[in-house]
Amino acid sequence: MAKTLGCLKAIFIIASISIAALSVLSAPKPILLGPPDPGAELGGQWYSGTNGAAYLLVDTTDANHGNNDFTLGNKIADKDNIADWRSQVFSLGPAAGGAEPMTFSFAYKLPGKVNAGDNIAVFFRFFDEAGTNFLGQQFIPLGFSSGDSEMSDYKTVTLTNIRALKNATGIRIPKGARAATADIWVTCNIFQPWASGDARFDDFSVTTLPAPPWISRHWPACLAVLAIIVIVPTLALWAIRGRRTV
Ligand SMILES: [Ca+2]
Repeated sequence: MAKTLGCLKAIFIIASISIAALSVLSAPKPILLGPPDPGAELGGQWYSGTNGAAYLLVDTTDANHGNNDFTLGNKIADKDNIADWRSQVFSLGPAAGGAEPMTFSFAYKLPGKVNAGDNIAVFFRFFDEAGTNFLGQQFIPLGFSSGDSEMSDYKTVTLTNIRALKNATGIRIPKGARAATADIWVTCNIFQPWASGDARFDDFSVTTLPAPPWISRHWPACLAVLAIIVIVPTLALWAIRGRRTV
């Protein structure tokens, strides 16, 4: 009996150590989803367009990291002066369909004096599997709305816990549709007025951090495994002890 008791104690100790090790080893790590060429280091990887007096360039004089940044701007208030940078579409991977939360981050600098009402409009947009049907978006206005003007350093915007299920305004993606791809779109004087000069962008990043398995959709299986390797030996130990004391 003493031998059985010793074995069960050993099982219990090994199981406890295994669970502790498993918790550490299975701790989720961020997965980078996109976009391609996040800091303009590869030059012409992003789509771009200009019209009128607006301008854009891959700038090599004032990057946040590396050698380059995405610059765009306009100095003349007229609706025909527009410019935009748009990333290639990238997969949302495990975050598709809102299954996992995402973090959207980038750095920006608005070196000129920002006029009242002027904003550079940044979009993080969701599309279907084909990357062609628009389903929803996050919208970030920068400049007058964010209280920035004559910035001497870059600032970093970080939006956390984004799920590809609804817009920033809370409107859900159409029923039956599934967001599986995305892009990032930086616009100048298109959706918001902008005649406040340069706007610099760098270090775009969309990551996801899968939830630990014990709180994910796999929790019933995790609970069953936990019961087998911890609770069962513990109950057996308790039962044997009980029989010995009778
Ligand atoms: Ca860069």
